[in-house]
Amino acid sequence: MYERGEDGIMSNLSKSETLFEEALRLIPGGVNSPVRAFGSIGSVPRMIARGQGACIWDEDGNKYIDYIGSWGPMILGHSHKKVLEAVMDACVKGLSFGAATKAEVDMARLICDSIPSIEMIRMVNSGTEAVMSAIRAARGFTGRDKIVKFSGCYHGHSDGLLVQAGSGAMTQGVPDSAGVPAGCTRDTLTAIYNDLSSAEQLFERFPEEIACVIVEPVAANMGVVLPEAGFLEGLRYLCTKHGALLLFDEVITGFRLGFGGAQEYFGVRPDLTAFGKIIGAGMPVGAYGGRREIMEMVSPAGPVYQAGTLSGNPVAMAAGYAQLTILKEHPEYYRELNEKSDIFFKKLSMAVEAAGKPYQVNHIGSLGSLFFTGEQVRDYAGAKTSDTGKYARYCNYMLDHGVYLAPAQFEAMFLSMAHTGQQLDHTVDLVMEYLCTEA
Ligand code: HOZ
Repeated sequence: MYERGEDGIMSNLSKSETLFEEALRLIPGGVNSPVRAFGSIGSVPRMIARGQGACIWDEDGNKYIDYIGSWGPMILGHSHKKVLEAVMDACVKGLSFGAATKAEVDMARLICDSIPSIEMIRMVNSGTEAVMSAIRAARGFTGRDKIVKFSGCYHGHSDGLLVQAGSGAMTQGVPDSAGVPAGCTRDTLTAIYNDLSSAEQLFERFPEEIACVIVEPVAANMGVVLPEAGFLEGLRYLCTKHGALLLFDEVITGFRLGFGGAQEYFGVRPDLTAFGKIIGAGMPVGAYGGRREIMEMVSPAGPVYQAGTLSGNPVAMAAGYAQLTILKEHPEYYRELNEKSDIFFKKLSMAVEAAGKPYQVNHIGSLGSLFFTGEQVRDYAGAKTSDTGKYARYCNYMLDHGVYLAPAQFEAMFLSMAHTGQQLDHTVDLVMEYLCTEA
């Protein structure tokens, strides 16, 4: 295994580099999802070989403290023993049946019993699919076509939602994708995050035409941006007043801010909720659920068509059910995770201040971002003031010193139960070290 040099810097990336060269010939951009190409930080993707607890190792044997955690689902850390056991048990019984199983019913019960806004739920395969299907249900239920989204919020890559989208679309500077017919985005209206009046104006302009307002209750795809007091409550009020549905995209916040997600944390009840990978503990899963009368519109109960052979896959259900059961049985885990995260992000802010930098640390619970800007970041325009060149240099420094951060400014840092105080303090020390030498 490759050992770090005396200066603590790793330089051997030969296997990752060779694999990436081959990948570039075989896969568009060498990756199966744009952000992980490391393009926006001008580096080479580390080819990840394995993960354990809070750490991952690349093919060259370099070890990293991981602050991505598969973009959220690894809330218990990588390769959690009980999750692996559940997966292995499920595997030996069969990988997929394309038929109804007890595992799906167990999962549905666990979620519906725990989250008051969700009376019925449908499993799908990704957050993209969950959001896309929830919107279809909202349109079917209301008989309306238009939807409102917020600039900088990312809701997956379905055609109608790639409008001023965050995440990779924002990093690449291509907020709207080629290949999306104009007709597909004609009914997508865009408002400004944390600006209720911008949403209100859309309702005034299109009375009785808006099916739903979709929002990340904590925006985490333009970096982490918190909802200001009254924003989510105001959206709830506007939706109710205008007969539209409120759809929370909890792909990132669900089962992370607490077992009840952002809706529990902020005490705002959506009509529909979309979940993503955390439901499958990292396996390919998504789900959407909400009020019974809306969900009963979904096929075969109702006329809104949506289907999938791998939906509710037994192995994915086993993984997710194992993780969610542990989290439900241990509410103290959320307290611990949120407490250590609060301390970590506080120390990060102190390091920024001590280094004499004006940069912004936004955080809530175990999610956070360091923005390289002197401006407060409360929306898409604010996020875009961050100096992505500075982020790139910072991210490369951290990678070279064994800390794996999102290879793009407009993503979140995710902490897990597995991160130790020592690992978190070491990370803060490195940030401090970097900022003190930053050009
Ligand atoms: N869109 C994801 C981050 N918000 C990244 C997905 C991935 O590359 O795995």
